[in-house]
Amino acid sequence: MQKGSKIYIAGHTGLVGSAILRHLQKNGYQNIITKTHKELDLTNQQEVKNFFEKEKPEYVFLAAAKVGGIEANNTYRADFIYENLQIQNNVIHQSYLNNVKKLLFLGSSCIYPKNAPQPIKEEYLLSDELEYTNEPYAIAKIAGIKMCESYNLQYKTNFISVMPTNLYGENDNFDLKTSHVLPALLRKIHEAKVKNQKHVEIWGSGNPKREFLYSDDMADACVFIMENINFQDLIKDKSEIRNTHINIGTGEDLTIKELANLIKKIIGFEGEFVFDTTKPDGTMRKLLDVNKLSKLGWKHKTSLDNGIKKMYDWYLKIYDK
Ligand code: GFB
Repeated sequence: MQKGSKIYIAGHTGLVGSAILRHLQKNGYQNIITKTHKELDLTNQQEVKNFFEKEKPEYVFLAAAKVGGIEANNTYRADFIYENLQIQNNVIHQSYLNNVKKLLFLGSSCIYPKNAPQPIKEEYLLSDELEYTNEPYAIAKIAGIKMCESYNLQYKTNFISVMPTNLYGENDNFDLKTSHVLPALLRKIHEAKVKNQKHVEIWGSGNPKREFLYSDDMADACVFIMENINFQDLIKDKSEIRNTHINIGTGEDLTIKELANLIKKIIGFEGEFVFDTTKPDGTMRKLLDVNKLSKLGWKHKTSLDNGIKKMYDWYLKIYDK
């Protein structure tokens, strides 16, 4: 990827897409294309076809997706599978037809079996049953991985899939019904402090463990892979080429209860937590094995403590005027 290469970021207003945009701009990339949802509906085949034929991007970051936390995934099951399949199918297929040099497809750690051994290696994909709450989303993302792999094998494209762990950072979704746990707890604990409330509600038992990666680190990993790694570098067994995707995480996790206490300390809240066990826990643990990416030369930089502090500073500027 050259500084003048034509780069399309699909999903540039989202958590990861916006971090990739900032990262590329900071590193001197000058020819970046972005389109708002209004200008280009990625679920619309004809619109995506017209866009690729007109713009002819050389590199594509596919960070556009319908995403959400455990409740959103479980409630809007049809929307999660339909919209994600549409977006992927359109962008990946048009990237092939229009000779994109490299595409990076963003998946999620929920593609792995619910009871996968920990830490989760890339080859555990499709070895057992998925977690029910996010099965439709996971199936769409698995289809995306297999689509990239299959196009590479049949059409000699250079499409790479990355599987991030739970992400957080600037431009996160703070809607309490649809967000992920970290922004939800940050908002709930902040508001409880401001309103002098004694209790904050936490969904589930607080016992599930999660791994969290700061969105700027995720963007750094995506650009690193785009600049340095090709599909050929990811092939282990030439007779059966599969599991060529790359996990992206920190290799460290903590319980939801521990996360809540960490946020409580950072915000300076003095109340208590109450656990609503009518809400689902989801997968009990999904810690990624990040050895593949370490061997390729990348490691995360931001500790969870620092990441939450940065995110909270940003939140106060945007939401607490
Ligand atoms: O982040 P989260 O919504 O998604 O929830 P998943 C993680 C854990 O935090 C669950 C608990 O055990 C929740 O029950 N939790 C506690 C809360 N309080 C809250 C709260 O106020 N809000 C939320 N949202 N959770 C998603 C998948 O799974 O992770 C997606 O559904 C995707 O497909 C994404 O993979 C990264 O980690 O359980």
